[in-house]
Amino acid sequence: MNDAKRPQPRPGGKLLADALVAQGVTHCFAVPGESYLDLLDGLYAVRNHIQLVTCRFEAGAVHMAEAYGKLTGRPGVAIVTRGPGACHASIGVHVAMQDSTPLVLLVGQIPVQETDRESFQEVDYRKMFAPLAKWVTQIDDARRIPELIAHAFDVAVSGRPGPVVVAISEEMQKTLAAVPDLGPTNILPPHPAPDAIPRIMEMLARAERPLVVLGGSRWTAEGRAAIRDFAVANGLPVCVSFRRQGLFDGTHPNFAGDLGVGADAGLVALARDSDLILAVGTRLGEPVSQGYTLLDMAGATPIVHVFADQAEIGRVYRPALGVVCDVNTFALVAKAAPPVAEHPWSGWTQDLRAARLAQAAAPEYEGPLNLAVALQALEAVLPPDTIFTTDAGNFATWPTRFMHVSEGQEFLGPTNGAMGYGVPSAIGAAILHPGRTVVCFVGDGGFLMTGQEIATAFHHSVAPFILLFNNQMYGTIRMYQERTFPGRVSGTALTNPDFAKFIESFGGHGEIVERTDELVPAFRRAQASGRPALIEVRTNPEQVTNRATIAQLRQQAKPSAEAAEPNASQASRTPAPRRTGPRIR
Ligand SMILES: Cc1ncc(C[n+]2csc(CCOP(=O)(O)OP(=O)(O)O)c2C)c(N)n1
Ligand SMILES: [Mg+2]
Repeated sequence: MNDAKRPQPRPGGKLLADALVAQGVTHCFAVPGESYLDLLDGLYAVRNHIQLVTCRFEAGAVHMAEAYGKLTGRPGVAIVTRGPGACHASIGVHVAMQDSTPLVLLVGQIPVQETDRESFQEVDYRKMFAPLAKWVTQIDDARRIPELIAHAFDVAVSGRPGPVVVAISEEMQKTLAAVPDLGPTNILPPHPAPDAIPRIMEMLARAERPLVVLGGSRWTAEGRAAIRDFAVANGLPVCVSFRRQGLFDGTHPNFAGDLGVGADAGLVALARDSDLILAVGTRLGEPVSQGYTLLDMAGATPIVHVFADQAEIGRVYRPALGVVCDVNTFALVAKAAPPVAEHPWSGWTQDLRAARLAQAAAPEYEGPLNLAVALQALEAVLPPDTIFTTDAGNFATWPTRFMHVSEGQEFLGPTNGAMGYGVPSAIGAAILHPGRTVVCFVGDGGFLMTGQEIATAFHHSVAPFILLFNNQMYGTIRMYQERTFPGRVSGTALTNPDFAKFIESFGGHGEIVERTDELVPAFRRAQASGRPALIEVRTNPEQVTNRATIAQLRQQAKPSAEAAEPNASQASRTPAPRRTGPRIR
């Protein structure tokens, strides 16, 4: 190497920032800390390459980075401080793990010479994140920054993608090192074994009731289009696993719905009857398997399991055929294969489609707001490239059941059911795609976990729409409570602020919706405002799910011994909700 090419000494903080640039990182989501001032300064130097997004809460920062990972297939990067910052961030690592999302979390660390004194904010991140992250490392020597950052990115995207935590010790960031930057490794994704597709087609030719289940992460638009073409060419019904709407066009005649938590009983019954499950990219985990009840572990229903990591294949269910393969490559190869000559299952595909259509038809509901009708009216006016994000809670079952995520749209949700995900992920998505409409679904419970993160949207001039479903309770838990302890309302009622005023206090647009026909005009006004907007939808608390009222749950309850004698004052009816704020603004 001649002297001109020899790398010049750079401080660790700058080397870290340059390592991120070398990996193609475009955004970092951070809450600052004195533990990584040098990295912050390094990011200042590369500000033309990387947008530093200043967040209000570390959980928010990591959820934004996770949304970036879901949308791009490349690791989202969050940066937090040691101790308290890392603790706040941990929920996002858990989301990325269960969602198989590539993520790199950088954590400022105490000076290495103080290790094991329990110095200020000291935590051993290898221990703390051991069961939460895919890999945890600590950089104590600035010379190893390019190597360890490059490896962190490779691990995050490899096989089953996931979160990697990198602790960066404080004085290391100040040390000078003369080492070259390292870019992403050029790795061809694993292709299916040569006999995989012929064997799958053979199994398909023998099947009568095949069902495709799509899931997982890092699907490209090309991969999604290819799996759609494969399904269409073979007349296959397709469902998606929990919170993976967006992998298949919800309006498509082959779409059979979502096989997740709270799946339609009609779909579950039909899926139970399938004689060949073609699971592509999804783990066969608790949500898809309906709490490990849908399928027989010994393999009574043959399963073809296509997954990028062999360790996941056969983990719970023994497949008839496991294929270790990248999902997009699989889809392209499957599409290229000659379709089966006949599909005797066309009636079966139609039955599944009919079940999905019946499920999505809006029923009558008591009261002035029919949420099903209102959401379908909203769907009709949303742009074809809308990005939806969702928090966790019963409200989420309304859009899942009654709306259709079509091709070109995206749907981001936490498969680990993390409340507090919806608002930050919407902000992350809006920062990444400022030109697209981003709609967040969130409950009154989840909103007050991370809703303050909306400040970040204002700070970075993006304008997501928040649809807040206010039923004045932790409705999901109330539902479970009523099934087991009818009438004994314990710890699930909430007192709320005026949510519309909340967003107005930031300079945003607030609306309150109480009637079916108010939602679309409220959305249009929000759209016209050009500002971050919150539409508080005041739902009927009695309608605790889209299938049952509290009274119905009480009737069907299988009370525990404790609940045999319900509290008389509470058992008779749902407490009247306390409302705040004007009706419309
Ligand atoms: C971080 C976190 N805390 C607690 C829970 C348990 N939990 C699941 S749903 C739920 C209630 C959600 O309430 P809300 O956001 O108002 O939605 P709703 O169910 O009322 O529609 C709770 C407390 C969780 N999943 N995640
Ligand atoms: Mg609620």
